[in-house]
Amino acid sequence: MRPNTVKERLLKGESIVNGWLGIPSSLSAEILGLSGFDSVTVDLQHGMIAFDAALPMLQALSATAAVPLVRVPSNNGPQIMSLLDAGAYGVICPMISTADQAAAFVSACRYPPKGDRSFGPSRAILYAGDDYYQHANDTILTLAMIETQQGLDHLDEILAVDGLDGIFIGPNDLSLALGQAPSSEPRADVVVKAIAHILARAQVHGKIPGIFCSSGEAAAMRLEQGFKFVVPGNDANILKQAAVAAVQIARSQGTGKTGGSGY
Ligand code: 3PY
Ligand code: MG
Repeated sequence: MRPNTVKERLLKGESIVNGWLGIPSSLSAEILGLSGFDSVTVDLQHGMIAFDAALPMLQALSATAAVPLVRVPSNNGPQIMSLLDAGAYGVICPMISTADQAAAFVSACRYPPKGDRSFGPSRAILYAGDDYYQHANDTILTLAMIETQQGLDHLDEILAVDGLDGIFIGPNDLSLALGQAPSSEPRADVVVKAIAHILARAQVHGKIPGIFCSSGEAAAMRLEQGFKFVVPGNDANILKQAAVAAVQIARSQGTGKTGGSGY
């Protein structure tokens, strides 16, 4: 089976920079896949992406070195299994609040006897190879999102779930859960402390600590703190920021300057 280089590196303690796709486009997927990210996540929760759009995005990522991951809309077994069948090498599951939910999530990603994933890896075998079944249970990455008060309350039990590889903090929902306005880079003390607590507990349990971030600078800061899986913003925000900056530069600098090779 084609190795999951991201899972292998994470298990060795290395850090991963992951791209984030919310625009339903195989071309965007190809662009991020060729931008140097270790992995790229197709976001079916808050991205404008359903299964029919996700499939060609996963295919586009297959032509790049980036490992294809998905964020599912919810902890829905059949939906998780379909995306794995489509070739996702890892799943980020939102709103995990209890150990039972975490165990159900992991079970959907593992064939029996470890889990209850149904067999039919239609496209996954094309990307992974014919020996997919023999290695899939060890190869698929599972990250549970911690972003609810209940998730915080049950953090240690969630982190103790066998087969769960790591956690991924959603700072916006976590902020909301703690009575704050949503923010990708929370500054409220209560949220800052909760994030530090989740990181510390993940480290104690030997689980991969991941977090969503809104920029390269923010992602660098999280890596400095000890997070191992970071997201320096999503495609839409990167596009918007670059577009706004380009317009501003064009308006402020006038004529006479030549640009790069973009077309
Ligand atoms: C959050 O910040 O809540 C997220 O889910 C990030 O995608
Ligand atoms: Mg969230």
